[in-house]
Amino acid sequence: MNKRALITGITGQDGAYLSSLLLDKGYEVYGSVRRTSSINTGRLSELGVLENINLVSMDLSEITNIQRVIEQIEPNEIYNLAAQSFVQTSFEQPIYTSEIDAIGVSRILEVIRMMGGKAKFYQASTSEMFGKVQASPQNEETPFYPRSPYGVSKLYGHWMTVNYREAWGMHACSGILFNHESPLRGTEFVTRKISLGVAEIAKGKKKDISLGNLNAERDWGFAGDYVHAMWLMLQQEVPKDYIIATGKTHSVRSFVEKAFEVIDVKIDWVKEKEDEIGKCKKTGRDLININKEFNRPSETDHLLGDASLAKDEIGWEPNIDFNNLVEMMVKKDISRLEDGAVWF
Ligand code: GDR
Repeated sequence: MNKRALITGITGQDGAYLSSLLLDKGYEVYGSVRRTSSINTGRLSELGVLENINLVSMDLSEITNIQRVIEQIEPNEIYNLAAQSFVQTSFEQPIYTSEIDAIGVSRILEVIRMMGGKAKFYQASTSEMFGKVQASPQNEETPFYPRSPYGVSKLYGHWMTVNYREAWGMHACSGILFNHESPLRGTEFVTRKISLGVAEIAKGKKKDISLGNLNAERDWGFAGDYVHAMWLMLQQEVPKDYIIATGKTHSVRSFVEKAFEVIDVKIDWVKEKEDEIGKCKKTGRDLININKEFNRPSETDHLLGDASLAKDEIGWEPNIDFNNLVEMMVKKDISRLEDGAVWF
């Protein structure tokens, strides 16, 4: 019989890539969605998987709902990707973020335990748990110091996953994934905001892009590579937590420069009064301006992951590097604009 997988947060970027991977491997894929007035299945459609998955209604704030769904599907593997995943929003909605990103994890783990603890569980943990980094690069031994309600909530989910593994012997593990991007990334995240902005500027649909902290550094990889790590982690005999990252870090500033290079524009950074402006080197036109609205009350300045344990023990390595990632994202947004594709 085919293996059954339940993916929470299936309509997000990672949910779409993971569905595609599991379908290719012959899984029966179930995906939970929250009952909202409009369910956004655009990413699943773009990858051509929408017709082949089973959507079920499930909310991580309601344990009876989780229990009914898990009892009905009896999944072999559960991938918990659902979250309030935008760090900036977590400063405005800290309670809701904790409800879903922290307590939501306990609800699923408790349901799995009540049902005999057989389903394997993957928790989407994050490099945001390192926040104010205590060492660089960050590996599985680096102490955590989250810097946002999102990071704090995710840290709770992380330790709950570890605890259910240790206390109840469950096959539960947590992937500490560094930032991972793709053309399916939501436009609120900085990489996609830039790739779409650059594409719109190239097509004359936009004049400039407003950003916050240009100096923040992230270890950016390709989401398609990262979902493979999630699957690998659940195939191991011994459940364990792994760092998943590229081992290279870049600033938001250099993401901007690379993205503009794709459309043959070179950026000159100029200080005007207090702020910096990114100007087109050739024409002098303003293309990037700074808007403090996008700054966070407390920021994670620098992230750089060391995924050597994952490489050695589960054989995971990234395939797409930073330059290819940026190029892929900008080119895809340009082609969407040319095709008049509806964007989600
Ligand atoms: P992050 O991703 O917070 O790292 O979390 P995001 O792309 O939102 O921010 C990355 C960095 O860019 C800086 N920045 C801006 N960010 C946004 N969104 N918009 C801007 O205009 C802007 N200008 C500068 C930010 O300050 C930050 O330093 C992502 C999410 O996917 C999490 O859910 C996930 O856990 C982590 O990655 C790993």
